[in-house]
Amino acid sequence: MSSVLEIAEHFQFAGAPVSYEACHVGHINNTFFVTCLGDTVRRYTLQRINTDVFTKPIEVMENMVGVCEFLKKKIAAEGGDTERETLTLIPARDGKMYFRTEDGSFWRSYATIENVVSYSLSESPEMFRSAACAFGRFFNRLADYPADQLHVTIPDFHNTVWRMENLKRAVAEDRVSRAAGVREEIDFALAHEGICSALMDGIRDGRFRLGVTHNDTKLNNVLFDKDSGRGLCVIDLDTVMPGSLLFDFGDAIRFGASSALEDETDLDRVYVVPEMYEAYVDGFLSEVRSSLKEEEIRAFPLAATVITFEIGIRFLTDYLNGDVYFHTDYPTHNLVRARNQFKLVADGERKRDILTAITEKYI
Ligand code: ADP
Ligand code: GN1
Ligand code: MG
Repeated sequence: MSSVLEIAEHFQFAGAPVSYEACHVGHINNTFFVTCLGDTVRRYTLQRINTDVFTKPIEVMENMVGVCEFLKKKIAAEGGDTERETLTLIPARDGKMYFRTEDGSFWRSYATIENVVSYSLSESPEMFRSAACAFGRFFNRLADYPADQLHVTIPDFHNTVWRMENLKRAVAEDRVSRAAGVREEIDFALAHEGICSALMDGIRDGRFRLGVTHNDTKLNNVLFDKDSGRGLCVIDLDTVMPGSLLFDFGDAIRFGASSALEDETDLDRVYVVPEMYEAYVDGFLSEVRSSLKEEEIRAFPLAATVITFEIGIRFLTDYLNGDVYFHTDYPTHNLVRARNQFKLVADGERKRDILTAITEKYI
């Protein structure tokens, strides 16, 4: 397999690639920052697309090109910074937006956005509110994007019912003989089967609308400007597809309104923080209120529970399948993450009245 610097040579970078470092954020792709020396020093972000997850990487790139171009026009019209408020794709030397190696791996590159920071934990309600505004702006800017031009990169991505079927299949197959050791978690999941259809039913009967959504709104998919502390750029555009704003809301709360990291092992330290929930509701609605019906806003607490549960069962499924989907650092990593999400589900249910009362204040 070619080295990262050899791959870098295939992109239209200004200057020669001289060094790189691996980025350890993100569960799906492999990301590297490559330093190039020319007239000045520049850094590029080089990513190997996970083609087990994204089986049609060219379609992913077609979406990304369309979305980035569209966003740049919107940002320019708003007088914003087109180089920092969205991703800038760097083409390969042959003009394509990706480079495919002889052994079949797919690579893409962006200009690295400098002087930014990303977080795996909300540090304050203000910063989480700012993330909400960034995701809300992202949605608004894509409001008139031609959704029929988007490829569905992962079908049924937020179909929680289908996710539950996958879990049941993994339990039945028990490929790596882990099921017996996680009976409690499997039982928790099965006991919650009733909530799986909540969002899908709402979409089917027209109560919840579809738009162009991000679908992976965890806090570390926003880059914050180091100087202003403002949520600057929404990244990780692989799953931009038609979806419900409730997916984007729920996933953001799942991650950013948690008191602890997604893989915190001490479950006593894992709970839903109502102040963070409120900060997100406030920031998100300041951007997207006009795109939401009252009924959808009322479903915010439910959406947070359903999406947290959904990601929990995805982690548990992957643990049962032998860790084939998410990157893991140790053998029980997916199980730790699943337990963590289930703790948040249980705590969110306990705090449902509090979260509902907060939501009501904003209706
Ligand atoms: P994954 O799908 O694996 O989560 P991401 O696209 O989210 O991959 O990228 C992983 C990480 O790489 C991000 O969380 C961010 O820290 C960093 N990153 C990605 N693109 C850029 C960029 N253009 N500029 C600076 N950092 C970036
Ligand atoms: C993955 O790519 P990343 O790390 O931002 C996953 C999300 C999960 C998340 C859990 C394409 O997001 O759906 O919610 O992990 N992305 C994909 O942390 O499956
Ligand atoms: Mg990511």
